[in-house]
Parts: sequence; C-alpha cells; structure tokens
Amino acid sequence: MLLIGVNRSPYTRRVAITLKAYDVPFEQRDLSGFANRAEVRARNPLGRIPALVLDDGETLIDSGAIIDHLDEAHGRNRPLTPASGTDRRAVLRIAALMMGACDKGLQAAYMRNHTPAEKIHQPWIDDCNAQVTNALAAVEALVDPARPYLLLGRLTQADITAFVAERLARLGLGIDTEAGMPRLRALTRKLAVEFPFSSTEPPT
Ligand SMILES: N[C@@H](CCC(=O)N[C@@H](CS)C(=O)NCC(=O)O)C(=O)O
Repeated sequence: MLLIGVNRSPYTRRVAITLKAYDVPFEQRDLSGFANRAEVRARNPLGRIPALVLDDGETLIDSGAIIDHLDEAHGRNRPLTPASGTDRRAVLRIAALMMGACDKGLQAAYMRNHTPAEKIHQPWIDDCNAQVTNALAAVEALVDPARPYLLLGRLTQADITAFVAERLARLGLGIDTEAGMPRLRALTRKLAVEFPFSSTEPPT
C-alpha cells in the first residue's frame, strides 16, 4: 500500500494516523499538491493529496473516502468510525466540524500564500479563521478532561480529526489554542505521544 502525500497536510496525516492505528503496513511518498504538481496529478486528476494506492493498483482519493475503505477493510468490529447509529453520527459530526475547519483554514492560507499581495482580502481571511475558531470551540465544549478520548471511551476518528485540525490551527494559522481551547489542547498533547500520532509527526 502506498500513501501519496506529506504529513503536514491534515488530510494526509489523518490517513497516516488511521493506517498506523489499524496496524496496516504502508509506504509513503512525500509529495505536495503544489511542489509536486505533475506527480500528484498523475495519481489524482484533481491534484490533491492524499491518495492511497492499494496493493492491486487501485487508487483511492479524498481522505474521507480512503478512511471509509480502511474502516471497512481493517476496522473489524471496532472501526474508528462506528458502523451505524448514534455513535456513528456523533463521530461523523465531529469529523465534519474538524475537516471543515481544515478546509476553511486552507482557504485562508491559500489566500495568503497564492494571491498577489495587492489582492489579499483580509476580511475573508479573518472570516475563515473565525469559522475555524468556532468549530474548534464547539469541540472544546465536548472534551471531558476526565476521559482519555472525545467519545466512546476509545480512540475514534473524532480524536484523529480534532488532532489534525487543532495542529493546523495552532501551527499553520497562529490560533492560540492553548488559551482559547485548553481542554482540546490537553487532549491533543496527550494524543501526540501515542504511537499512531508520534510516528506520523512531520519534520518541522
Ligand atoms: N477533501 C480533501 C481535501 C484534500 C486537500 O485539500 N489537500 C490539499 C493539501 S492539505 C491539497 O492537495 N491541495 C492542493 C490543491 O488543492 O491544489 C481530502 O479530505 O482529502
């Protein structure tokens, strides 16, 4: 199995963490959608990371679709996203908030990094960052410091997506999560030392 993408991408990291959590062996090619345009577009016509090349050559794209496959193939009776019911909806709600926060965070970053200086529209960046902050605050309200994980008393895709979104907000967007979301930050600090997270930390 070959994972295409760099782990500084929250979407790629989410897949890498999931593969490690399921103990699935894989190789990784550290390609970026911008620095390695041609190679990424050869794997995914949309030109985005991550892509996951399965052992039979089939290539999956989009972190949500990739994770759906990993849950089906490797989740057995305890998938990181529960198969049905209220538990599934609760995990998917947090995953949607956190992946949406990453989408908004990247929109702000793309405006800053891929737009001529005179065309940068700061109100748009501010609005994106406010949406990221609101989404993180909603998850902050769900963190119970007495529990090791967000939901179900075990690691789920809610924790994984909260981890990658909080990291993007703190390191990529300069949002002060220590001050603004201290319980969420404590959770991500604890997750960071668990193997699926520590073994996928990108170089700084
Ligand atoms: N919804 C997609 C988003 C993937 C995405 O936006 N990846 C970024 C890197 S963080 C990318 O490849 N951007 C390049 C581009 O959009 O051209 C997913 O969940 O995989």
